[in-house]
Amino acid sequence: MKFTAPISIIILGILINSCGDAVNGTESTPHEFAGEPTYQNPVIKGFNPDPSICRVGDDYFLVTSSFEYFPGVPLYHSTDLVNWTQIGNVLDRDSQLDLEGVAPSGGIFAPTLRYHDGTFYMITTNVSRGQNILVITDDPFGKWSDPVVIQKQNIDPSLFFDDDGKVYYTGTSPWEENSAPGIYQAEVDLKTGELLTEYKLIWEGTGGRYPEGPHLYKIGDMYYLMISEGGTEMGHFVTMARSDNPWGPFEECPHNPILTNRNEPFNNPVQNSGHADLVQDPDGKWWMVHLAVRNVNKHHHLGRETFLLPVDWNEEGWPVINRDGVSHIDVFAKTGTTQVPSRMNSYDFAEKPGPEWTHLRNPDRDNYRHDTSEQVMILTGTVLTLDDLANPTFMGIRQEDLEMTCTVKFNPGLAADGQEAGLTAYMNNEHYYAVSTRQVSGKKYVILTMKLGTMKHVEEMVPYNGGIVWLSIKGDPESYTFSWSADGKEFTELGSNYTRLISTETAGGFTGVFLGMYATSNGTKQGPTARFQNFSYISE
Ligand code: 6LW
Repeated sequence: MKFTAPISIIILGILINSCGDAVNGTESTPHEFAGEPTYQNPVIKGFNPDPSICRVGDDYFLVTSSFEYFPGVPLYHSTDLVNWTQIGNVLDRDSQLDLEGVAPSGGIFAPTLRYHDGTFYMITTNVSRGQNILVITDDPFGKWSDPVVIQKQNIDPSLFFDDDGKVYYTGTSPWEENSAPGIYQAEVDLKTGELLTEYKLIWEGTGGRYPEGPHLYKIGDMYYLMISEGGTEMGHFVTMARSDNPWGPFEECPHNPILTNRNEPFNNPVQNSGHADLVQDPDGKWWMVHLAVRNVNKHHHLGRETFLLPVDWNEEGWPVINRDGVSHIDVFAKTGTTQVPSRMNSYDFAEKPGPEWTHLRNPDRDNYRHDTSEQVMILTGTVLTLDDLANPTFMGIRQEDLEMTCTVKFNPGLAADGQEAGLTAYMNNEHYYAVSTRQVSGKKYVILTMKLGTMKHVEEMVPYNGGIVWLSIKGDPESYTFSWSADGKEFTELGSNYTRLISTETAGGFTGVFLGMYATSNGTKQGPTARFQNFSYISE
């Protein structure tokens, strides 16, 4: 199916900027603010950093970065900016995404999504392969092309389609030279990936470390360049500059940074705000999507998430974000829509698992079987474990809420010593908790394992009959509690530990916690064959 916007919307889209295309006319509708919050951030919860957005008619599409996880570059759809549904993943074939052996937080860095003249473009970096890749589609609900490799090595590539037909490739400093930090740009041939001009420095930013995440827009007669600086941690901020020429020289916004939470007291849980993109809605109002974290005592474990803020333009033509340049959970801008809270997902595996299910690196498909008649998800373990920088048998969803309970019901099928299957709260190969079943010396146990840096610790080991079992992980902002049950009614606690021990501040990297089903033989031989009947995720 080709994605087609209604004709009235297409005409409106030509008049008003959509997806970064050039526009004529500077009209923007100011936001109205209510006395009560109108929606809450993050609008896309769980590990979803570096958001990039475009609009076609009444439809918004948004992508985020995905690092060592497969499929890559989750793709979300919305018609109101506040409620989002994942409709797929842009990179869902091995021919598009090679993650073999990549380190945690290697692989796919920040993507950019743009729409131009009937085609959607997604450009990103596979940092572990030193490659920037471009894929296209005319139907975002369908498949994307195989990649074209861009002939330049850098991170955070972006595209801008000017109204004279030229296409600009904007990114960070190139790798091959000992180049000055800053934002660089060239014209690009999108069919071949060749740069048509020198890739040259266009703006150094305002002096913050790591000038990155650039996006160029034409708004009215001016070219606006928005970037991030300060690094993706607590010093993060967004700056803006403009010029009457896409090459600059760029004049800095007098009230830079236009967005930062670096000076916010910690009673504002939103920290690390940065890496942003802009979009204009069909009513003429502007919005920003950006990444930020929900901070718990100076740690965060859900990853960098996607936030939405209103953007107004002052009389001098500079953007004012959320009235005072600070991001919050509660936003007061009127949206004309109602935010629907997502509270529960229960997967009984009657249906094929949806696009939210994610593997570690390129999965070996033979180890995953969805049985429609029995309504089970069958996972076969291999010698690989969660400790390996490889593709152990694992499928998980992002932890979206600070308070939640995740429970699996399954038959682990333990048939040899060492075999193990269960449920993990996984940050990376050195930082995870796992509540599982395992066979040891011919006996079956429920066990609680904690992997914290180089220490792998078995906290609890309880004998059980080896049959169907329920395992659960309950999260609150500061800790996880792990339990098991033989009947799905009476749960026995196995232990608990802090969320901060698997947080980004402790574990490092750019990702967030996944809750996943897994199976491993622990290095002996193939197996077990674990049959998962139910996986439920309930937020409090
Ligand atoms: C991304 C860079 C950043 O490429 O972190 O916060 C890097 N911003 O722009 C990885 O997400």
